[in-house]
Amino acid sequence: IAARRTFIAVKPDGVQRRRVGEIVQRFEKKGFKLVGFKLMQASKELLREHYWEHRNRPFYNKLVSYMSSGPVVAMVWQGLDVVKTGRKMMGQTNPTNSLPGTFRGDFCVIMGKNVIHGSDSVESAQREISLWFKESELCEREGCSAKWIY
Ligand code: 3AN
Repeated sequence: IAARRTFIAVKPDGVQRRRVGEIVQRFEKKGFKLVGFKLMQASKELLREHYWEHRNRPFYNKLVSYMSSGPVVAMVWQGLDVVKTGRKMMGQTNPTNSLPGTFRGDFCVIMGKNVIHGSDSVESAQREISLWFKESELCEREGCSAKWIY
């Protein structure tokens, strides 16, 4: 089941642009299941860890500052091939190269403010999910939200 989960975050500019609802809606419409969701102000410590692989890149500090400049919506989505499909739904890192119909293709123009984060592999998804969420914050059981349906 871990291989069928991805970490998605609406970045501060995505929250400011009021795109949370539409992003959630597109993942739901596609057929994925929301298993974790929280609005939070991420600490620089968390973000440095999150973007650890970019620590030597020139944009690293700016990226961490931008990601801590306002609240983000951290989410875990579940479903078949959700990591790969989530990446397709996002578009490319540079919005200029992102096709219409993708979040970055439709909602933004600047690489440094590109609306959404999504794990790039099953391994990073596992790492990012455990970094951002406690196990108890994820809705695990199949049908756990449907106890009232007979
Ligand atoms: P993606 O988010 O598409 O997986 P990564 O992991 O290469 O892209 O980069 C992480 C984030 O760092 C991007 N979402 C973007 O905000 C920022 N970023 C990447 N490359 C650059 C760059 N050359 N200049 C400024 N920001 C960048």
